[in-house]
Amino acid sequence: MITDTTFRDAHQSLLATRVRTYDMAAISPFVAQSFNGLFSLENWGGATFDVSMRFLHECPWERLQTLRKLIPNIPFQCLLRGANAMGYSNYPDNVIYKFCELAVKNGMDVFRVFDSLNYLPNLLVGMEAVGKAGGVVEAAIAYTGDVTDKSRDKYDLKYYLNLADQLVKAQAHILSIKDMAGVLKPEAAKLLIGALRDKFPDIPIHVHTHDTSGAGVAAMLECAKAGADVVDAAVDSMSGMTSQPSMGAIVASLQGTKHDTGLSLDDISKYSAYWESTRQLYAPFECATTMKSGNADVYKHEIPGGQYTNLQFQAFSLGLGPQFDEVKRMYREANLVLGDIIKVTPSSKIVGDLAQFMVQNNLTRETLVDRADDLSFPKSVVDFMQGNVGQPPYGFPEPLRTKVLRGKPKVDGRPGENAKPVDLDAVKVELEEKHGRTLSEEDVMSYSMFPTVFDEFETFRQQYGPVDKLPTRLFLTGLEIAEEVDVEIESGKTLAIQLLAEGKLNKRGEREVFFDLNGQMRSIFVVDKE
Ligand code: 3PY
Ligand code: ZN
Repeated sequence: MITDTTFRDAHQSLLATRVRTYDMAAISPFVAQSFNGLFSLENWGGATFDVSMRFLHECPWERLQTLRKLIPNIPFQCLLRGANAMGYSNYPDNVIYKFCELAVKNGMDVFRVFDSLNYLPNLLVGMEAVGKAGGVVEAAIAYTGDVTDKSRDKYDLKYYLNLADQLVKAQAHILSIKDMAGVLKPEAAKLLIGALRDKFPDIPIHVHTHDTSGAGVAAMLECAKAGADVVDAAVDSMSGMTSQPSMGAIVASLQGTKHDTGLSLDDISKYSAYWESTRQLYAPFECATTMKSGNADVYKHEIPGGQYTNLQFQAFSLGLGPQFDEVKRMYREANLVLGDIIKVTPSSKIVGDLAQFMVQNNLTRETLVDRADDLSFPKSVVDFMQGNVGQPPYGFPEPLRTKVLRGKPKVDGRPGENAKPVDLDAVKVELEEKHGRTLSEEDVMSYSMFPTVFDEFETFRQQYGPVDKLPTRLFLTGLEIAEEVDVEIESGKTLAIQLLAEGKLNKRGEREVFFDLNGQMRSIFVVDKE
């Protein structure tokens, strides 16, 4: 079977997570009608939770509710960052438990739970929370290295089989291989999935990958042949490069074989046509402006698909744009200096921060360790060395850790283990007072994970209203003079808006904007930010 990632990882990896609920909702009836045969639709979690509030001014819970109504028949899938839930660092356990309870209540079905260091205690918190909430526990092993390369003995077959064994014993419903960088070569897929299948004949196996090198389709076909039950794909026009491999290519390749997915290529083609035109609206966020093709360099640097364009953007904003090749080379070095760790949110950011730091300070692996006593390391690296992210499978690198920490405290077990529970009822009262309205449990949860982001989102929404109801071009660029638009703000309530004219800039930096709203002339003063 296939999981369609178009609504989550595909746009997280290609369009900086910017796809809006509006555009997903428009195609949802077609998805419900034509893709009943999917295993699941990944449409939530990962970076989409905070990005939707931060940049799209929309509520992630409303996205889930909207899609659930439109697609009642396909299981929904989300990415849960273990003890970090939807965030970038760990939360108290009661937040994780409540989060999962609310997610299930709002319609989520399958939770892919991972930890950025494959640290079992962090994984178990997420798994237990999902199980207790009544969700499907898909326990994920983040894949790194190359199981076919005998010289890379840290992440060999034994390592993966052993971790899988622990996850199966911990009541996982589904076992997942999460190849976040797209480094699972076809031969490695055959070896790894074959071995998992032999050892665990009964548990469903689900494989996630990215097509960064261009070998994603080939790898997923090998997975199917070796006994995987589900593989991830994105619709053709949202696939390839740092996204998932192409759904059409996988479906066509398996047609008529014993692994036939039963999905219709004609329907995939229509679905793809929709996203091909919709994707154009998001052109400013395209990673394709800088990345034109797949690149097998990924086997060296191992940068996750979802991080690649972020790192590129970060490098440009630090003035390291022209040295991006050097940043990628240093990413590999930074990983090795940290002890060859798993790299996925948030450990991938730690490696990325260290790589940029090494480029900026002209450091090599050797000089970094030599001079570590005197260097002012990025905060993320210090945090990692303190054990605040979790324990890497092969321990921390010495003498680097001691040199970086300079006596700072260390955590030896699960970082969130002793975190004080959040009093969610008290938070609700405080928050309602701050924002002057009754808030839902879901709002309180958004705030508990992202306090500043939620406060800004709520303030913006109270000031500007439900901008998530605007069509995307309008949301991103606004109306032209004389342009007219109908906006349905709720069922049966439509606003007809026409922009008439803009006044001169006043002393306060504002312009009076004249428009027609449902036949009535209105005007407001708007700050001209240009
Ligand atoms: C995320 O954590 O957002 C990811 O997509 C990791 O692969
Ligand atoms: Zn991914």
